[in-house]
Amino acid sequence: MTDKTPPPNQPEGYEPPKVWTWDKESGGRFANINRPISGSTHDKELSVGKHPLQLYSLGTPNGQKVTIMLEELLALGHKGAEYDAWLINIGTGAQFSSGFVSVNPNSKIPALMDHSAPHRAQGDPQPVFESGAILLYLAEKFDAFLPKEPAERTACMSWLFWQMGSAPYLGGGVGHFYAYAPFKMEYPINRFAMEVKRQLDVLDKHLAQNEYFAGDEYSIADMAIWPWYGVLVLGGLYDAGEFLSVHEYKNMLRWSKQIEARQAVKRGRIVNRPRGPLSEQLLERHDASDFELRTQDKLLGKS
Ligand SMILES: N[C@@H](CCC(=O)N[C@@H](CS)C(=O)NCC(=O)O)C(=O)O
Repeated sequence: MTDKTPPPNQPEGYEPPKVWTWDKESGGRFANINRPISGSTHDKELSVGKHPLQLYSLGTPNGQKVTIMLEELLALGHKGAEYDAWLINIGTGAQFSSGFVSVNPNSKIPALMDHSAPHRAQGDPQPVFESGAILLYLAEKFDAFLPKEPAERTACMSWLFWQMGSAPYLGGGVGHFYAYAPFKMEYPINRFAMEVKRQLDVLDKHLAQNEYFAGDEYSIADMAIWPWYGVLVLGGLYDAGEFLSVHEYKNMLRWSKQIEARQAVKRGRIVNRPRGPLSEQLLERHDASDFELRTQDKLLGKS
């Protein structure tokens, strides 16, 4: 027999019904946009700019991975990496437009359309979704930030896929229950805090022996991990730095600051970002000069 009495920290007891039905909002942030079915909710085409790469995104950690990569490629001199970054406001359901769903049937940012994909029929752009797949697609297309030596390349892939599998415990676990849920619940917060601290320890131990995740070379694995775990230890995610005692992870702190100092990271992290200081919000990016001319402080005349 299970004890049905709710623990004192849980406001009301809950017994799941035999069959789950979608009959009410669950509460919390995002409740009004989440649905148990996929597909578009409205007809709307996506805008297309002048560059070969069209990015439809938002400056969350998953979105930042891709804009950091694109800025890194441009910094290396790859002119073919010029891109238009369009803002997809997931709070108002823009990820459910017919245009967005045709790029990503999973309705999540980031999504990329490559209008210069040489293997596609003329005029038929290549859609790419899932941030890890986009990083790998760009790394292969431009032959950059993916180590050539088999051992380092394999390490790069391992850490890239580690990030894709692990970050939901941070975002959907700690982030959701510590920051976004309608009320605080000890059980999920404890469970996910424990897991994320274990993950931070994994990363910290690896960085005690290695400069970057793939070894000596900065790669797409670093670009995938930094916006989540790097920003977390720098105190910029969910206001959870003190709660998770991030100061304990000294090697992570060293690496996080090193990546943060890169010019391309400083640029990429502010693209499509509707939060933070106005000077660090570049809502749309269509030209390299936008970083100097079109951040929100400039557009609103606040600088
Ligand atoms: N595994 C996906 C996750 C993408 C994801 O969760 N995107 C969130 C923002 S960070 C989103 O678009 N959420 C909108 C929604 O859930 O409706 C990736 O890495 O690309």
